[in-house]
Amino acid sequence: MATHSSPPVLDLAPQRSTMLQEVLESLSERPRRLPSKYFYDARGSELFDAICELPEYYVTRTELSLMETHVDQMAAALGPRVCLVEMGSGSGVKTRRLLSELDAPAAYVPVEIARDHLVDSVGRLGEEFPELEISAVCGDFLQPLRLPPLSSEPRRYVVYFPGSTIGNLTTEGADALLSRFSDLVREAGREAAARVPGGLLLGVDLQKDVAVLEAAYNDAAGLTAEFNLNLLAHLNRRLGTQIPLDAFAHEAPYVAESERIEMRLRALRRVEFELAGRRFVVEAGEPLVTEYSHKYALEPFRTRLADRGWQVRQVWTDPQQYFALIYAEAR
Ligand code: AVJ
Repeated sequence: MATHSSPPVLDLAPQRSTMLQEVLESLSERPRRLPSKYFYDARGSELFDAICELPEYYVTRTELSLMETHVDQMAAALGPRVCLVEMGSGSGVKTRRLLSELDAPAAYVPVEIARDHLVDSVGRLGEEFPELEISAVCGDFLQPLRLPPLSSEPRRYVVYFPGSTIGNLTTEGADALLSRFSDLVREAGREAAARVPGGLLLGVDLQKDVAVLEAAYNDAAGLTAEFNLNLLAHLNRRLGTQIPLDAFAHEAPYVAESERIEMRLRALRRVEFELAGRRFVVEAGEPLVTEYSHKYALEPFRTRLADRGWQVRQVWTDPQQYFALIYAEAR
């Protein structure tokens, strides 16, 4: 078997100083927050992959089966010679299905904050798709992004943003991101010969029975709790804090007014720690909000996309209407 050199990885990963800054800001909010992007160290990425296999976590399974069922239509919608830019590519299971169906894709650009995970996944993809140009970016897709140079001119740029990761942002954050993605494909596609509009293939988790939602974020095996607590372990390791993990308990209720799961770490006792020379006191019973996971109604979401410069072309949903994949084009 031919050996291929591993795809290049452009390093735009957040510096320790950026992480420190973001954590200080989030901790100073009330309620206190911690940025969900910092779930994803090596251990966190591994735990997330395990969550995706849980019986209660319908999200990944539903999206994958949507993908299996409609991938030919998706590939047809995207067309030939696409540059697929995936935001938060993780281990790339869903991507494989799409890549294998695309018509002569020009390039695949995964953007992922967890370096080990990224290197691992592009290494494997490189072997599976030896003809495909893969150029990875280790970085935070919430920050302005530059795309690596490509060796051939794509016909169109498409942002692939699966998994309902959009739901982890605040409403304002998600709106800003949708606008930035449309700027990105427009900018990148300026030179594209055929001048076809850029695209967005977006996964969104839909509103459903509260019991189903809460089970997905409070699994019996306790993996989501471990994933949540690992955020503190990551901070301790990377920022040198000494936050006792056993002083916090995982909770993830569905907050109906906000249409989202709110994942929190609730202090079981008063906790004091130091970060960058500042002393933090978390009172007993006080929550640290670690993640929102918004659940959407399809119709308002379409309007929202339209308001951010995206024209919805096609929507695929499963029979239970648990999840939607949306293909939209930048107008
Ligand atoms: C796939 C990143 C969107 O919100 O469902 C899973 C992350 N958090 N279990 C989600 C997550 C807790 C997940 N995202």
